[in-house]
Amino acid sequence: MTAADTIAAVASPPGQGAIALVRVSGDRARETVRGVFSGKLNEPRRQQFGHLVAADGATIDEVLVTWFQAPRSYTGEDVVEISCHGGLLVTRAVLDRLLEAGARPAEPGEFSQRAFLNGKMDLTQAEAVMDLISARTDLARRAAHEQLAGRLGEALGALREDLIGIVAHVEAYIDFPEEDIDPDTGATMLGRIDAAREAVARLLATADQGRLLREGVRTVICGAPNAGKSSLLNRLLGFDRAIVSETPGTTRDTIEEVIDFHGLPLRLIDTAGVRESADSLEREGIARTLAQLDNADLAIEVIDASLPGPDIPNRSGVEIARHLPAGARHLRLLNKADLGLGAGRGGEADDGLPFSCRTGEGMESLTAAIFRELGGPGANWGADLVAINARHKRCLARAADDLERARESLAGGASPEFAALDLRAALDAVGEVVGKADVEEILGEIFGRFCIGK
Ligand SMILES: Nc1nc2c(ncn2[C@@H]2O[C@H](COP(=O)(O)OP(=O)(O)OP(=O)(O)O)[C@@H](O)[C@H]2O)c(=O)[nH]1
Ligand SMILES: [Mg+2]
Repeated sequence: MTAADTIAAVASPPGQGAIALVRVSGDRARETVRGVFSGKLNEPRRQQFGHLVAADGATIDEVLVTWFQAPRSYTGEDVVEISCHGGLLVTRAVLDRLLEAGARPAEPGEFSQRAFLNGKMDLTQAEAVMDLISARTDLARRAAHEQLAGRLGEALGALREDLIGIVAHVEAYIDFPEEDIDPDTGATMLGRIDAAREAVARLLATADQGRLLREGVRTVICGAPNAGKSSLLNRLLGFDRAIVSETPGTTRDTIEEVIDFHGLPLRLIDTAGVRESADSLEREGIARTLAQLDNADLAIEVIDASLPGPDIPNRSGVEIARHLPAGARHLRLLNKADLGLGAGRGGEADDGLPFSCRTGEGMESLTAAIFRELGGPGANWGADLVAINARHKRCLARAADDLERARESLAGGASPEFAALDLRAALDAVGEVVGKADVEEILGEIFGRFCIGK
């Protein structure tokens, strides 16, 4: 497997469609296609009509072919794109013909990997291609687009430049050991390191947002039996997915559906109501509810507030917050507000949000509360979305530690060699995010998750 190979793959999804796209990339891409195509490919970026012909001269399909001359192509190599008729057999036949003519099947993500290796995009942009394709909501799409446009790369580029400056400065002192770092210079240097630490911290703070946009918010709907959990799921979904009935204990198994909630992907999980039960089936359901809470990003506790009963916080039989992981959010809905809440309210104004699954009352406050809870301070679900992924987070967390150590040794008056080592490590860690470090081993991990043809 060398970069010199000419690779080919179907870039459109399998199945039937008006057209499909087959991509070829590599030094011999144009030559390979010329050997099997009746039209000319003399002018780059100009679509040519012609026939794709089999070895025996028979026509395989009528196609439109475009040649992108290196380096002005997606991969940076010569690329030829063939639009053929969209059908499993047609695309298969076109691809087979190209393989027969000397191309080799592309590995998953290999086109994007070549684009990265040829300097057409940095690693964060290559990852954004995948994010963009798999985005389920508008906010997720916009965040992916920002990253693809290089927004994260720019922020990291500025950070790397600062770090390179600091490293150079510290290393200058190592080269002239007879001169101690004077207090003034020392303070300036610490200031610069702190600025870099803040920049890293700001990016790290977007990690949660990034994960929620990419994976969806694990939203567990929980509470006592008959509170209206399944009714809430149905209301949020906009159709009757779960069985709703006046019999407590209706929902036994967990039901999961992903919705586009004003741009935010919510992975809604309806659960069995929690109560003491003799029924082993129901007990299994309750165990599953608690297991779901273990992994929740957000718990929406539904309470039938029309009924008299103990104080609102004690209505669900279990203390929901205690079952949630650190950092998870918890909202309480005072459901069935259409029946009147007076009887059941514990009297505390901040017990929860009045809500009605029947009438939809309270939906606006719920929406606002969800965005507020998930955002945390400084969250920006609007424009300029930079939201790092788990890999970026791992690298940047390392950079944060390295910078912290560098700061400590400088401030503590240790020999500057120690600080220099840590600063270099921080620089590497930041470089790893965009692919400007020794990253061979992480490439496979990133591009292996792509689909073929990308
Ligand atoms: N009046 C009124 N009734 C509601 C409301 N929400 C749910 N209900 C009723 O409450 C009963 C229980 O609703 P479900 O959605 O099945 O409740 P659940 O929490 O999923 O119940 P289990 O699955 O048994 O734990 C049904 O008869 C619903 O029609 C509401 O906002 N107002
Ligand atoms: Mg239910």
